[in-house]
Amino acid sequence: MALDSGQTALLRNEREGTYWQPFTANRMLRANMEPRTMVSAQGAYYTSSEGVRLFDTLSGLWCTPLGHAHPRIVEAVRRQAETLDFAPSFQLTHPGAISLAERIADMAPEGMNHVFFANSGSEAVDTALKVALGYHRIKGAGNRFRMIGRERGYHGVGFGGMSVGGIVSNRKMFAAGMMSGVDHLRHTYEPEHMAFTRGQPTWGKHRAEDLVRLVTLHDASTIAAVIVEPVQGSTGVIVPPVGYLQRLREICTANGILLIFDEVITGFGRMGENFGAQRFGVTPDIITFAKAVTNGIVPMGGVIVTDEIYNTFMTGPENAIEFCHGYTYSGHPMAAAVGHVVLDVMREEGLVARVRELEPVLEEAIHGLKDMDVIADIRNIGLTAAIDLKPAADKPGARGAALFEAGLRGGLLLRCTGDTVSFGPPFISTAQELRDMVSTLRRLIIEVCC
Ligand code: PXG
Ligand code: PLP
Repeated sequence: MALDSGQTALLRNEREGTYWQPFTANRMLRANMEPRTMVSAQGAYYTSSEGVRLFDTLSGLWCTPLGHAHPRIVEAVRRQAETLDFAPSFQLTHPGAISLAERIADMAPEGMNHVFFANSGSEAVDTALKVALGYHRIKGAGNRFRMIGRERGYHGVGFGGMSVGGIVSNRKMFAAGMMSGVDHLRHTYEPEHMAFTRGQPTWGKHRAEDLVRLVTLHDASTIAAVIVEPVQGSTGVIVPPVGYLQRLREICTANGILLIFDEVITGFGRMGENFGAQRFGVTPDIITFAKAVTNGIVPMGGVIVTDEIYNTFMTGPENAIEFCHGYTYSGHPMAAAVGHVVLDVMREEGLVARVRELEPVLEEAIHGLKDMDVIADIRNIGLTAAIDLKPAADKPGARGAALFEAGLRGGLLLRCTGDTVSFGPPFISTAQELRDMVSTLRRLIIEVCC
């Protein structure tokens, strides 16, 4: 029987790796396409090519809180494609982007009223770093060029985000391309002081004093911005200690340093508030967002800045471009249309409040695994959680990998990084689904790790 072009492509890919996949062990994946091929998704579930229905424990890659194939999103995509499928955003505009910016500004902390669109978290971060440099330069402080990131931070894969990021494996291959003048705070995760904490640890506020040390070392007059995730997502839900973010804010304010919250994961409801800034009661100068703003359906990211930053840029000749930055697809009409529906659904269905209701359910369920000897730590905040498996002797990561495989056959699409398993279930999950997720997890851990 003749192969169709899809089958031919699959065979060629298996042999040659035509499709070079991101953050993937490509050769291993090509040798094991089953059961790792997803063929459809509905609500909180994927279906794999083996026909297994998988609960979406991380909302895609933290990006689909409303679930998949939401009828109103499907309809919005169709309608927008028919009406205005693309419009340049350089020196032109369209209604959807303007009104979406307004809605996002209304959701943001007070005084943060200006939105610049990008298409991903990585682009949002690079945009934020450029805003910070431009802001200081316009203010006559062009010598403020340093950026301070944090160990274990993930800020995407652009040169800027990589440089301020703190994940060694994402940095070492590209060390020659690092931005100059970047330094890092220590991370706040010390399991001997906080293992099995529910919500925010009480230990660790003093780690913010690292910033005082860096200000003393480099002098405040050379530092442009500090960038942190309110909760470190990628490296396994590292929850900020009580008072830590407040203290960073104080030190930044005292030293004229901009504070950037990278809310690519924490933004748009996952913390039970619109943004992590509101959950933790700390207002930064810049917020980056992406992922959930469009439920991951059409890529979108962006930054929200304070009136002070925006007004600083809006000076000089009226006909001049104030910020020479932007992407072909900034404020894309398709993304803007989806963003509107996502915010409509979140409001009408009270999904941010629902996160607050589900938070204790997830907390109770996941901490119920504490009795398992193989588990070294369990953490949670908002609708996120993580567990650390004790690494198998001489084989770090093996337990996580085995659990991931078991999940694919046992009904859970898991996000395992090394021996850490992170959870960010859809906001539309029921309490029962969260409890079932954890009981399935217990069964799978017993099966492959004990
Ligand atoms: N900042 C933060 C805080 C992120 O979490 C990015 C920037 C980059 O976004 P883009 O859209 O360029 O990927 C992220 C992305 C995981 C996982 O499994 C996390 C991310 C992406 C993929 C997987 O934790 N975070
Ligand atoms: N490279 C080339 C040759 C381009 O012409 C452009 C945009 O016009 C880009 C890169 C940047 O692409 P984007 O605006 O999609 O980020």
